Amino acid sequence: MTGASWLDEVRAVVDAELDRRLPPDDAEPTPLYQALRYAVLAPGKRFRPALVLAAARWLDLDADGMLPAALAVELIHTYSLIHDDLPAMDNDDLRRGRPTLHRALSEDVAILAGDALQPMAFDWLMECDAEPERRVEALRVLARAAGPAGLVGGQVRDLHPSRDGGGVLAEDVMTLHREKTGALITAAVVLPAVLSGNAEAAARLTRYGQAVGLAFQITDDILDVAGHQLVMGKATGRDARQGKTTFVSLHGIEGAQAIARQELAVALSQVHGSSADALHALVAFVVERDH
Ligand code: GRG
Repeated sequence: MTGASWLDEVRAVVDAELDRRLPPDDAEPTPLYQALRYAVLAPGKRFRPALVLAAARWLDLDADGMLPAALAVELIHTYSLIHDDLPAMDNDDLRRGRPTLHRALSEDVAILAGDALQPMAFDWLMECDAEPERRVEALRVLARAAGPAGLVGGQVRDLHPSRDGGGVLAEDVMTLHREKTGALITAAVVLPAVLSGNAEAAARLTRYGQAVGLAFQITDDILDVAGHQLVMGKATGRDARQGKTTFVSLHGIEGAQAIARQELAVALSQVHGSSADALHALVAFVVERDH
């Protein structure tokens, strides 16, 4: 198995289930459902759902019972992309190879679609096959990853860097990405362990997720410099234009690649055995990806 083949397998299942669950374009109020289908069904990699299902496979859990968790994480991720692209944030025109949602429809609908995706994610998460108290614990894991100590906190750090006494420090960049990118990626792999009540696996998967999250972001920084807009499906070169401090601006491309490789070695060391094949394959995908 390769990371790409696991992603292809997951994408087929996840895309079909998202399509089945989302109300049709002509459901009322139509602008909302058109927006939700446009953004959620756009061709994303489905990396986070692939992590959920890879962790479920490692733990020998029924994939169907964990599918709502995979979908929930993708809904939170999609909301964050919609809001990140808004004029008040990154003001982007292109996402997943298409016009961003606020350009395709309108800004108010894009804000509201992002708002709708968050409660929908928690609602769907509750459908996982697990004991009620474990589902509540999982809800808390996802809420924390999406909240002020996760996605939102990281996004605020990114938009409002503290520059007291000089430039942004390597440590600040690390914290920002641990929250903005790492928290949701970590939640994705940890959810199956929490839902099945396996504390030892949750600890290992937390370390795996933190390392993969950091390496994923480092690759994102490298692709922003070296990737191609057509392959990426979004604008490139933005970090340098905006004068952002990134792993590449701090360490150079080769230095950043070396840190990513170190992190991935940490991730690989956390999970063993034949059923860890998908988790291992996704580690390789993180450094090899071109979009
Ligand atoms: C608006 C609260 C809020 C947060 C926004 C997701 C995000 C935080 C910003 C997007 C910009 C960015 C570079 C985020 C880092 C995480 C990341 C690399 C997102 C892109 O994820 P992919 O590559 O995207 O998995 P696809 O489209 O494949 O799902």
